[in-house]
Amino acid sequence: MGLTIAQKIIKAHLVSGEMIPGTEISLKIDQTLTQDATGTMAYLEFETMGIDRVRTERSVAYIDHNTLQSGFENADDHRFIQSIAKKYGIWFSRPGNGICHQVHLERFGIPGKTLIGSDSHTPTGGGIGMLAFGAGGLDVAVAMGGGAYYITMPKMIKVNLKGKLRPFVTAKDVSLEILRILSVKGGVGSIIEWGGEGVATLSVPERATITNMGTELGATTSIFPSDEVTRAFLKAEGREEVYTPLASDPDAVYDRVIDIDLSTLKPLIACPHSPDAVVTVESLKGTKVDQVCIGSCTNSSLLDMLKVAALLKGKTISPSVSVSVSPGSKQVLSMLADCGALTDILSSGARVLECACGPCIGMGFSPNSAGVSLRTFNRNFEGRSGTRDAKVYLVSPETAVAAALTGEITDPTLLGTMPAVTLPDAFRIDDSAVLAPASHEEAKDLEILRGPNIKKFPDAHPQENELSAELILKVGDNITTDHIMPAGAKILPYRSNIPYLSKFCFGVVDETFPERALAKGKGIIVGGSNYGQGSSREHAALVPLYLGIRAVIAKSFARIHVANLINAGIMPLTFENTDDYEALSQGDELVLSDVFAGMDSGKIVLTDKTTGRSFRLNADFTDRQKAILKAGGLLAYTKISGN
Ligand code: MIC
Ligand code: SF4
Repeated sequence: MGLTIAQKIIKAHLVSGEMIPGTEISLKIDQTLTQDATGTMAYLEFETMGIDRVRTERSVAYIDHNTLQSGFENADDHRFIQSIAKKYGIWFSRPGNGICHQVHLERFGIPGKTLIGSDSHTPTGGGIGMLAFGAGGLDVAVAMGGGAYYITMPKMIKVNLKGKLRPFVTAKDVSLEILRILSVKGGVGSIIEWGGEGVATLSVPERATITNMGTELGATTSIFPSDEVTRAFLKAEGREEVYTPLASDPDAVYDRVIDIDLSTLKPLIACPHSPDAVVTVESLKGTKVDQVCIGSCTNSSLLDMLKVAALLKGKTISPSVSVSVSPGSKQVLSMLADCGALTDILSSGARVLECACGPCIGMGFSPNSAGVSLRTFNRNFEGRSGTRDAKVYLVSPETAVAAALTGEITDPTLLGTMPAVTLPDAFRIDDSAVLAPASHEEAKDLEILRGPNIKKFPDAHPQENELSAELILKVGDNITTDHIMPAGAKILPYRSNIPYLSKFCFGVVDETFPERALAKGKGIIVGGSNYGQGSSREHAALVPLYLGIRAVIAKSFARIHVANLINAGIMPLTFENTDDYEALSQGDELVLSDVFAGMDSGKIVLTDKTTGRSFRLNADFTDRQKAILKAGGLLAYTKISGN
């Protein structure tokens, strides 16, 4: 039987397990990346492992999220990461050099290699045929130390593309179309492989937009073939030597095949507050827009920016719209400056922000009260923009420009003729903002620079055989990590200070939660389906751990979050019968009995002492996961087992 592209890369990197969907496998990891909002924690965890040098082929630490520096905290964390990187053999991408995924694609990604990153959009690397996964910081730390990365062997979904996109219809619309088809849960447990004759019509930045947003499907990752288009991109980056062709076998078997005819797609838009609430742009025409943001790891490539500049050239943005443009990297920004396109953007009245995540993670540029914001980003979760009642829509750069010019949601095809935009044969190569690590010898005497913002981890709590605790919080479906542990300018600087962060846990849902949870000392959360979708932030597990949460019972979980819960020693359980969710109420006294035997049999009995009813829960854990949970988390387990 032939293999898919992902199966080929998995086969070449398999450390343990068999390639049987649904079973646990582990993979050798060639490259890692971290960003600063998750990196501080990941490096603190790496330090506890006592390894003197990273054991990957390439590890890169990016500073791109926490760049506001409105106090000492960010600057201290940057210095900490920089000093760690220098000492342990990690390349350091300075603030201003760009968004991790954009820079990694440009300068470090290699087709056929494995990459894990402490950021959920690491699958962007699939745009050049990398098998790239988002992961919690601790999993990245383990991979930096040479340990394998554990995942559930995914199913394979193929999206078969035919035809060619029409002017003003873009890769972003392809991403929104697949979200419309599959929903934010539709990719869970699967790798999405993009194929078909239409692939050849898409450039690497377009492919990367699509693999980037595959994260919003809940997919394990997404990947494109590596072909002549990939070679041309790598050549333009001066890295043609790392090119390898990659294609699936003609008789490769997929669990599902979805056909998309690119030539029939229309400009699409995701409505508040979910990336899968997709309708046509046309259907919302005339909606007044207050703000437009162009950028983020989804749409900040040179191609996107050149198109934006060409559409804005000689025009002025609407007086009622506030517009920001954040180029994805220093390479993109300097090339825009070189060719004059930057002046076209500036002359339109748009504000050019630094090459960083910025508004995407609520680091400034929050919309006005109840404002309508059109963003070329990948997530529009409630409150993420920093303005609680804002209405955030997700669109392509073309649709964003149409709204910026007219002041209302406008189908971009009405803008006239799309100016021709082509990528240059050679990009501007300037790696001066990437600092090399010290040599092994030099590194021995280097000191790690720590600021006062770095606080201790929450204590590990080994699982008990009988867990009695109150149902402290009951939430609905599709709870995101932005609900559990919000980000934004006020909180993000405290990512290495769990006690402080805990004050904001579940703030969007129930501001009383942290206080109630701390007062009880021990608690259980009940959630609906797809609990924990979104970010890779392990803080969404570490903070609840600090607040006493010992188990989360949900209808289903998102992949990275469930791994983070187990790593933190919090037991994730699912309902055997999802209707039982309705029978539980916040405040009920719950008991999980015979937990250890239940972990072995795969079923744990939950008794609701308040109502007297009992339910069966699924406890589907591998032997490794059981041992981690019993020890009270991966760090404790590693210390006990010496693994
Ligand atoms: C995000 O887009 O939500 C983030 C911020 O990049 C996160 C990482 C984080 O929370 O630091 C992600 O996607 O993993
Ligand atoms: Fe940064 Fe936004 Fe991309 Fe997350 S989704 S990495 S915050 S640009």
